[in-house]
Amino acid sequence: MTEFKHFIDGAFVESASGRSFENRRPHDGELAGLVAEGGRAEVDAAVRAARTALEGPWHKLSVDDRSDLLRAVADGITRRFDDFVAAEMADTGQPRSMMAHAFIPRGAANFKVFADVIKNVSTESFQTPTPDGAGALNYSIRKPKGVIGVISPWNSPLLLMTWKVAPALACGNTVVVKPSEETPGTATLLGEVMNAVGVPKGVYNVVHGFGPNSAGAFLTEHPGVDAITFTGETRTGTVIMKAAAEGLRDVSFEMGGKNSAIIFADADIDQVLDGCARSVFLNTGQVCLGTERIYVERPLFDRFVAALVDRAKTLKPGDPTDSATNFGPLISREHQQKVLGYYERARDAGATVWTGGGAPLLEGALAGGNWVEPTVWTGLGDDHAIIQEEIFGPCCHVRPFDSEAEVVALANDTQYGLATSIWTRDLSRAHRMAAAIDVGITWVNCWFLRDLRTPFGGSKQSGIGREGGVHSLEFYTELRNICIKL
Ligand code: NAD
Ligand code: 6OD
Repeated sequence: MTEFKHFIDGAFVESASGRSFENRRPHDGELAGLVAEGGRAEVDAAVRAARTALEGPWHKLSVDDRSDLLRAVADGITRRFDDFVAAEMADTGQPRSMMAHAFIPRGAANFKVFADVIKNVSTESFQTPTPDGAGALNYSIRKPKGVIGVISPWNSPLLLMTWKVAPALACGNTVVVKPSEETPGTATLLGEVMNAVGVPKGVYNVVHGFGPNSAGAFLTEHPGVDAITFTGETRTGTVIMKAAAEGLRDVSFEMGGKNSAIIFADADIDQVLDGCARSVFLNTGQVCLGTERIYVERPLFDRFVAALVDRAKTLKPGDPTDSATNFGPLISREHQQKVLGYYERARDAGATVWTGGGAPLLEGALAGGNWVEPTVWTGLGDDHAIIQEEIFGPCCHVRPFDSEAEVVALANDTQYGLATSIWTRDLSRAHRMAAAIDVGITWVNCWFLRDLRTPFGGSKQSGIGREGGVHSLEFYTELRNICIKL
């Protein structure tokens, strides 16, 4: 059984209180380990260590040396690839192929891209006329913001945590991370990599625990934290924003979505099916960018629904280490109950359930896992909870549309604004639609195709700010102007 300890000031430590909580495997419910439960004492120690490192060894490193260290972290993740894959697989229950081909390599890539960004970024300067004719020179410099509190979720733990830690460190900040209580594995392992490649102690700290009245809240409320970056539910973001108001600390928020896919009848149907099926079922629907509302131009509607159902039927739940498995469990029993609750509401409201709609009966060890069936519905009203609320499961509602104006209104009829995908061969229409849908990220004829230099984030209640490439610098540095009278 694994013991997950905090990583504070370069050392793995237990909680002063001796308290810990269970970590269970989502695919079979077996006890995998015990996680140290952090309290105020651990958060205090981590923030202190981060401050000391910020003002000491980390501050003294040149940008080139910092960048080299980030590259070494990326290489360190790659060297320990199998350990990271195993840790994330145990925590999430998702198939090995997805960890090995996407989520873990992306964790390493996050460090590489920001190692490059920080070496290549410039700042602005202006030559300013003055009455005496001599002029002035204005230029700006970037300074790290300080100690950054990083609160991360469980749905792709390493990718989402390093998407924040890498730019934070690249910009010269130090971090205290509170990973999700569901997924302590890879954040802890990253501490070993940090030590192995020589990142100074205190630069990267991890405190495990829960959110409210636990390590998450204690970290976001801590006056020694200069800014907070958070990925998680919109409701949690609201609470964290209140905590950040004390001391007027800056926030960067990546939150929930209720993303649409818009499919025109001229689209390449095979391309649509590959992309849409992936966007609904990948990671068992536990992707913030995942599609839960699909709008299909009427002539293609029946054919699309039947073909999507066929795709859903190819999904094979199983042990994540089995190469035949291509569908994982939900993260927890609690989340399974939430998703099944939506399945029941859809049935009660008279939805047509084309496939799924319940929990599968699995045998042997898998019977103890948090499984739900991939599910496709049609026939619900536009204001039903299934269309309006983020479910975060492997399910979608499909609805026909007849005109561009109608589908734009439908797609925008949500409190969220994270992502959309538009499927059409008509590129003029694609540009028109992309400008009209109120989201932070639009994909045309693809989904979750990422270039890490692009701005990533949500509109409306899906987020505040953008991360990615130079846009991360907006949050992780303070831009200072210097005016020199010549
Ligand atoms: P969550 O909000 O429940 O938890 C996220 C983190 O916040 C966890 O570490 C949790 O312990 C912590 N937390 C909870 N309450 C807190 C509090 N009061 N103070 C401080 N910390 C607190 O989210 P989740 O269930 O882990 O993740 C799923 C959600 O994340 C979904 O809504 C999904 O859409 C969203 N998400 C968004 C993005 C994005 O980029 N927009 C990416 C991934 C996930
Ligand atoms: O690709 C990314 O950078 C990113 N933040 C992905 C988010 C996925 C949500 O589940």
